[in-house]
Amino acid sequence: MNGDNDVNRSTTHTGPFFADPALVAFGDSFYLYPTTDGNENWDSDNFRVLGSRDLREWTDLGEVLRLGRDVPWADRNAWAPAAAYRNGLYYFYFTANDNIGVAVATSPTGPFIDSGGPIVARGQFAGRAIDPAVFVDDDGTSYLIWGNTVAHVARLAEDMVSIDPESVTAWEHPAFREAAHIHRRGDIYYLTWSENDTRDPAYRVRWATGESPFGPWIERGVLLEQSPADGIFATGHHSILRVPGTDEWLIAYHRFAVPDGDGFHREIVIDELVHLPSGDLSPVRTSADSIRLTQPALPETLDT
Ligand code: FUB
Repeated sequence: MNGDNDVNRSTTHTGPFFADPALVAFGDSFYLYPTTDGNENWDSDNFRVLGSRDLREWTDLGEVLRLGRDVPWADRNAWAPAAAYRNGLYYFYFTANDNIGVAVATSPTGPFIDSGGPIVARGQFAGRAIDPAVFVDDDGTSYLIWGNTVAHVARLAEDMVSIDPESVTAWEHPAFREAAHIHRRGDIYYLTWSENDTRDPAYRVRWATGESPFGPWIERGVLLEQSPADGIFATGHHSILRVPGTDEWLIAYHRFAVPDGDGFHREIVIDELVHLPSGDLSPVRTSADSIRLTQPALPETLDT
């Protein structure tokens, strides 16, 4: 997305609509922290969490944070959260008015208490301060990743609510738009991100590999893209999760809701992510068989 409003297609999809999924496993449950979608210009002011035991049946577990009320320093554009666990506490990173905030709770379903101000403020670094992701390395060191047009990686401090300013590392690439994410398998670090605008059917995910969370990154190509033959468009903003205790990996991402969605009416789906013996990622094929979080699994309990 870029903030202007040049696309305004009607929709017949009944929702609920969610986008920008942060899929995580806490204990023996899966949680998904999304953007609440369905509003023109992504004009949501609250975040919800969905929960599942099996990744197929999802329950809306309610609101976890409301801008303006729980976050006094920002009141709009509640976008693209991320979540992490450390030392008995849950940390919720979120976009608000082009700042990145963090809130803390003793449960994955909240209530989350805002830390008091942005962890990354609007204008503090090049590009837009949106789309946080968290990567926890094998040695326990945690990193915050964010950005639009310029990606940034920073080491999170022990308190998880501040970054080491000396560690902030920028990465630019002509095909980088937003939604950077890092995961690691063995010795290979993977950087994945969205290319193009979220309202563009060609919104898609690209990947790169590196030797550390700070790169250097070698661009490897397209990981996930639209399938016009299936009526599926704009497959982007994703997160990647290793199923705990296994070598099975999942990619959660959004696409235009099927049918008739657009860049403000998106749905979240989950597919398998395959690492080949070479370490390469196998292209992800979006389809009607992708696990869908919306229609009809969710009860109609949303108040958006
Ligand atoms: O959902 C609002 C914005 O759209 C996100 O911040 C971007 O990544 C794009 O998905």
